[in-house]
Amino acid sequence: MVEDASPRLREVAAALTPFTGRAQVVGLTGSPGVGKSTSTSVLVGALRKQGKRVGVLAVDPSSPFSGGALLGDRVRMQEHATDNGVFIRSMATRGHLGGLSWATPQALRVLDAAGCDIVLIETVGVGQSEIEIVSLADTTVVLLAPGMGDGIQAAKAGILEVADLFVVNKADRDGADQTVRELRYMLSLGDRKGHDESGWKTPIVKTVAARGEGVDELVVALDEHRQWLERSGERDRRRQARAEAEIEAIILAQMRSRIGDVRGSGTSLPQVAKRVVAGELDPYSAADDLVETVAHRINDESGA
Ligand SMILES: Nc1nc2c(ncn2[C@@H]2O[C@H](COP(=O)(O)OP(=O)(O)OP(=O)(O)O)[C@@H](O)[C@H]2O)c(=O)[nH]1
Ligand SMILES: [Mg+2]
Repeated sequence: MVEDASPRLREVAAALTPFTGRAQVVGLTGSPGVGKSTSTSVLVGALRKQGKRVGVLAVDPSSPFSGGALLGDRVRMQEHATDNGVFIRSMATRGHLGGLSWATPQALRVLDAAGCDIVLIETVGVGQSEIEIVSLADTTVVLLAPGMGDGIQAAKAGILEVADLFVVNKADRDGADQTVRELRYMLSLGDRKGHDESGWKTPIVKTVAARGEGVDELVVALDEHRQWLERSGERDRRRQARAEAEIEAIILAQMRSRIGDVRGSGTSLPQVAKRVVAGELDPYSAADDLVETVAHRINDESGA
C-alpha cells in the first residue's frame, strides 16, 4: 500500500500510530560500493543474535523500479530471508512517488508498528538523499572506504556534520588507518568550532564487513548512541523535527496537487497566471487567492 500510494494508507497510518515510536531508526549512507549492503547484512546477523527484531529498508533513490528491485542486495540478504525476526524491503522512490521523503517515512511507520526494535535504512549517498536520510534517522551512520579520498570529500560535502558515527569499511585494504586519521583530524576541527556542544563524540569504527570484523564494535556504538539520544533529549528533538518535515511535505503535496485543478471556482494556477500576464493581478495577490481557494477545497474534501 505504501509503494502504491494507496488511498487507504491514510486510514492505515492512523491505525498504526499508537504502536509507533519504539524502533531505533538507523540510516546508513555512503558512496556507491563502499559496503553498505554488506554491513547491513552482517549488522542484521549481530542484532538477531541479541534477539532484536530488525527491519531493513534499502532505498534506491535513482531506480524507477520498486518492490525488491535491488537484486544484489537481495542476494546478500538471502541468509535472513527465512528469519521471522527480520523484514527486508527494497524500495525505489524516484519515478512515480517522487523522492525519498514521501514513501520512506510511511514504510518506516509500518516496520516500527510491526515491532521492529531497530530499522536500518540503506541509501546511496548522492547529495540530496544524505540530507533526507538525516531527517528520517535517529542515528546516521556514514560509511567510508580507504583510498577513495572519501575523508576529504566527506568534509566538503558537509557529511561531517550529519554523521553520528563513522564506519571506515574495507579496513583490510591499505590506507584505512590514514582515512581514520584524516577523519579524526577533521572532526577535531569541528569540535574547536563548537560543533559538538551536545556532548556526543562521533566515534569512528573500522570494519571489514565482508568478513564480519568490527561489527560487534559497531553494534555497541549504535547502542551507545541510542542511550545518549534518550538521555540528552536529542531523540525527541530529532523526532519533532522529523514530524514537522513530514507534515510539511504532506501539506505541500496536497497544495501542489490542487493548485492546478481547474474545476469549480475558476481559481487555479493557469487561470491566475493568465491574469498576472495580462497585468490584471500581481503575483502576490494571485498566490493569496490561490492558497485561500485550495484551503477551502481541502477543508470541503476532508469534511465530506
Ligand atoms: N575488501 C573488502 N571488500 C568489501 C568489504 N565489504 C564489502 N566489500 C565488497 O565491496 C563490494 C560492494 O559492497 P556492497 O555492500 O554491495 O556496497 P554498497 O555500498 O551496498 O553498494 P551500493 O548499494 O551499490 O552503493 C562488494 O563486492 C563487497 O563484497 C570489506 O570489508 N573488504
Ligand atoms: Mg547496496
